[in-house]
Amino acid sequence: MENDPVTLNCFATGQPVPSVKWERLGRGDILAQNPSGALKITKAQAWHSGKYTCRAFNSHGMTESTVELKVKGKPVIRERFLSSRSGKITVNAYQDVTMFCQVSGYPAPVVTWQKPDYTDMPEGRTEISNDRLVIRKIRVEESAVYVCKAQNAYGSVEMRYTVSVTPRGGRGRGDAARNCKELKAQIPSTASGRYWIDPDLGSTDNAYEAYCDQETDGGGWTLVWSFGYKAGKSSVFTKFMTPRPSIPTHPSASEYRQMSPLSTTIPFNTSALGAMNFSLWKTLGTEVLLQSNQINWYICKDGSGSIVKWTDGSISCRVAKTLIARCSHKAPNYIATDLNYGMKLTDGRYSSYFYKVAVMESSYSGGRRLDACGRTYGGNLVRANNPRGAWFVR
Ligand SMILES: [Ca+2]
Repeated sequence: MENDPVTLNCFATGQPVPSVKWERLGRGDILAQNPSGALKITKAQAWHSGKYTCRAFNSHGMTESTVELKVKGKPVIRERFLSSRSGKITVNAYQDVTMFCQVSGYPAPVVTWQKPDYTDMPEGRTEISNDRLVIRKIRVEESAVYVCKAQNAYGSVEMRYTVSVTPRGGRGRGDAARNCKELKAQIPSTASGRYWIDPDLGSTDNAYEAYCDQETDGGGWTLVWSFGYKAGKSSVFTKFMTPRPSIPTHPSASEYRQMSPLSTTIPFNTSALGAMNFSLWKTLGTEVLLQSNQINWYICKDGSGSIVKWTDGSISCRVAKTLIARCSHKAPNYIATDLNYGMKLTDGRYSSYFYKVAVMESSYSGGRRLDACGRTYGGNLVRANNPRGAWFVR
């Protein structure tokens, strides 16, 4: 029982008289004993519980025996193994955090980890074992108090860790934010501009710079494509968005049939032309903002189809800014991909579209490449001198 004195005896006889040493199993610390060979604990505490080995040896050899000491009492948390004595832990966003909670006691305490408000631990990134809680790639919004509670029949104790997560501001490679959306969520005062991002987190070796729009519809948008238009060969009504992003095209398509030059150069503002490598778009989010100075702006979410994942099917779009008032209630609701035509954002009806991201010249080249009403009729465009557009992902 706790606070009782305990004596662990070790009777050893022999010629010459053997000397005796006690060792605590699993710790390796050599303990003192009194001359009789017994190990005396004047006031047993829970942390004394464990296995003890007595070794007796002389010039002829050595013999040993092990006893297990169980001190009944409420659990204790072993302070020397805490991650932080004060309980305060400060880490940078996306680092791994380990909180230790080694306990002693008999009967063996049950250890549980929880947050005082009983909200869930970060899903998929939390590892709990008896003596530790690990949160991988912790986020700013996971700054919280995490409590380890150890309980047995004699009572319970707890250790509170207060974890503060410092956000990453995207001001350099080592400070790369995950994307413009998390940057805006974690530092709401962040302005539109050029930032370092690292969508897959972990090592920042593959971090890169990109432009963030932190204003439109609450911000959080990463610029993936900034384009102008160039006239097609066959028709004055045909205009191709240029440069073209690295969306899939027909393997046999010769360069001259591809109407605009390929770009994998990330544009750092909407006045520069360029396109982020298409394979990276899907790592930034699932919503796409389609900006234009010719038709309405749209914000599209994945349905059964997806722009960033290059999947045919339904999408859910709304008008984010109206340039053509009579079509302000109309937005695309379907994506069709094609190795020849690129991608069409349509209202679901064949050959009527809002955007036609055509990448190749073809025998059919009549009609417009974009239309605010999704009806392929003329007159649904702003007659801009310098037709431009920019697509973003969040
Ligand atoms: Ca990375």
